[in-house]
Amino acid sequence: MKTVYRHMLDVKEARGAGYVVLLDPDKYAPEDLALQAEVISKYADLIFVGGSLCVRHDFDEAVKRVKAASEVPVVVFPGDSTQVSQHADALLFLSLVSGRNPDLLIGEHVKAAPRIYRCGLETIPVAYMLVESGETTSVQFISQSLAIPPSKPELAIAHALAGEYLGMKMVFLEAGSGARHHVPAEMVRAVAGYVSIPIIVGGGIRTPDDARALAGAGASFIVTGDVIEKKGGIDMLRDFTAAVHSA
Ligand code: 1GP
Repeated sequence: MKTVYRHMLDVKEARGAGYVVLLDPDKYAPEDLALQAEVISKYADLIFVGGSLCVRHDFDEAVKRVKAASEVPVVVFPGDSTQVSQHADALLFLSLVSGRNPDLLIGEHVKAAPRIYRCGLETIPVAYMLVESGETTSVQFISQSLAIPPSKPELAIAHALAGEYLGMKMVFLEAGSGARHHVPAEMVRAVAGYVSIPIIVGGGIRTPDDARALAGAGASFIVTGDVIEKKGGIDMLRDFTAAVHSA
């Protein structure tokens, strides 16, 4: 069977860039989660499920609901080691390489590894990098780590290259959910000029034009969560998908 990683590479090859919607279980009532997943999966190339915390749901149950309703692969985008689910198609094994918090570089991974093994989950190792976005986001607060200043692309390049040399399969440039400013296109372009692994960009992307510009700058995957949760609807999903695929 084709891995999710292979599916992602195929999407990138066929469409130039892929569109991903993040479903944060805490933002939805259980019955809405499945409805949202069903609609989103008609447009997006992938669904990510996860959040800084999971307060309102049992995480495994939430992923099960999303998976049952989705026509596209469902990938865990974990906020911590408790966010592992046998119902997902894969899990982003994120190492927060922009920070110096050992728990988020390797500690949480050790805690999650036995459960991932028992679930037989595909893991996609990702160099996860926080980029400053105008205010403190949940991911910055929870990770207690400094973010890369948007005016320092050379720092982003060096971290992304280090991630690639460590064997990570993707880079994630993250401004944080609801960020005031998304990662600048210039930073994406700078990193894309150096690394050969796909670049995921997310956080604070609110318009299809922004998504198109970031994909045009070299992002292989664009992630939106907040905008779909707040203003979502079929038109918005269609416009984002078209923008990303046309970049
Ligand atoms: C957060 O990149 C994702 O991890 C999505 O961010 O919710 O701001 O779209 P938004």
